[in-house]
Amino acid sequence: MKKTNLSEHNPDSIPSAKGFRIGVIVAEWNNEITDKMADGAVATLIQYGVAENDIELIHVPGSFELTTGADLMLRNRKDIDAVICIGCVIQGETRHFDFICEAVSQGLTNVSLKHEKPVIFSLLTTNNMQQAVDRSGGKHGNKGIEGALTALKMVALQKELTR
Ligand code: RBF
Repeated sequence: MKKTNLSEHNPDSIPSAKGFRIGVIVAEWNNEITDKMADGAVATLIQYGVAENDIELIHVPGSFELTTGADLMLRNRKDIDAVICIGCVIQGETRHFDFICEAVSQGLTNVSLKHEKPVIFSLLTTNNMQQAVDRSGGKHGNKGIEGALTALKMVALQKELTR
């Protein structure tokens, strides 16, 4: 079975998310992309049973701040089961892209291990704006939806293993 594009998934493969509490952290940079990813993520969480009141959505200025946003969320909201971090970094002419992507991927891994909670990496790292458009509700699906599905699967796994 092809597993690369969760936007086209079998709903039966997704656990019920009733009672789950999920944080969504959205970078404002490239917000025409990140807002669509956030909308997809929130709609998907609700579709699978997360109550609207159990979703806490916050914004951070740029993708680099997703790490601090996730850390603040998990430190101050002890009942949150997982956080989905949404950002879009587009390759420019300088090496900023590499530093941001490296920092976020490492940073979110560290936050997840520190808080012992799933932290989902919904970060588009594209060569250009078209590639980002294609992955935020375009021909390659919506990576925000995929982030939400990943969060639900990981929370279900955590609950199963800690039961
Ligand atoms: N943040 C993003 O989320 N996506 C970007 O494509 C992006 N490009 C940046 C390019 C430059 C040259 C700079 C200085 C910042 C960029 N940022 C971007 C913002 C970054 O994530 C962060 O908010 C700032 O560096 C402040 O810590």
